[in-house]
Amino acid sequence: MEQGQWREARRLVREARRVVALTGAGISAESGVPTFRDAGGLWRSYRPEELATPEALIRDPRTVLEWYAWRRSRLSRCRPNAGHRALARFFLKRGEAGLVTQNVDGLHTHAALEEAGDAPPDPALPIELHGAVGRDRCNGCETRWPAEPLADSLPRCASCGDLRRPDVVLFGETLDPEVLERARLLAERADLCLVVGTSAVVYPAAALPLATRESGGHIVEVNVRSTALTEAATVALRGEAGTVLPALLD
Ligand code: BV8
Ligand code: ZN
Repeated sequence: MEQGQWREARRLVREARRVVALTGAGISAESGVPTFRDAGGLWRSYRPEELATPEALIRDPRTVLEWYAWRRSRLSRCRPNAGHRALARFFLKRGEAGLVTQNVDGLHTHAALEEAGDAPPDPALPIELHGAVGRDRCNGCETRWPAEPLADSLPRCASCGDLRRPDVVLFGETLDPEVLERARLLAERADLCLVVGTSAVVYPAAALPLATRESGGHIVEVNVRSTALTEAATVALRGEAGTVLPALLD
């Protein structure tokens, strides 16, 4: 990695008054979670964007729910990696929340709880823009439950009878406005946005780092390859998150 880029990135981290971090599937790749765009993301020849839509859920609920059951079973064997941990330690040390994720795998939350130990984990708990696959919610009345294994009959809501589905934001569904507003305010007020392991093509998440830049802040990107956001980055660090983040943040 180019020394000058590295020194600049560490200076920006050291001098930042307020930091926001936006993560994507790439930060969980080293934990064995398939990303969306890499080959491992495919399931039974479906592309994620085909299955993660309200239309698919209505058209073929069993297939969509089986996909999420498959992802849940894989996730149950995954642990946070050095990248998740370095970000958790970073925000715990700063004592100020700033972590925003597109991931629904819950690994940032695990890392926060493990790194915090007996201390309050709050500064390291992520804003989950797209929800969490570890929860269910009703497709009709928004009631929420912890996720349950998929049975033979489709899961139904006891109060309104509608379909129980994973508590994630599907493509074409709007994000929770309160969640999005909290993330937007963090990004706008930050003078440094760390963008880790995202191809930055899904909106409105991909607009958050630009909000930091528009308010005079800097973007430092951590990714194994260039992305739609590299142009806008002050520094682009090429490497795996599990290697780069501990070296950059500890
Ligand atoms: C909405 C939950 C109102 C479900 C997800 C404006 C312009 C264009 C399109 C739109 C727009 N506004 C809205 C849209 C439509 C759409 C969208 O953005 N489509 C894209 C595909 C063009 N957005 C929506 O539908 C959003 N809703 O806007 O509602 C509305 C509605 C309709 C029309 C207009 C407005 C809802 C978006 C949320 C969808 N749900 N997830 C589930 O998980 O099943 S999105 C899902 O995909 C993820 O959460 C994540 O956001 C995205 C995947 O992206 P990444 O995480 O970046 O992963 P990817 O595989 O792409 O890249 C991995 C990266 O990591 C790579 O760069 C790779 O190089 C790197 N990497 C790999 N290994 C490592 C690494 N980096 C470091 N270390 C490593 N080891
Ligand atoms: Zn209901």
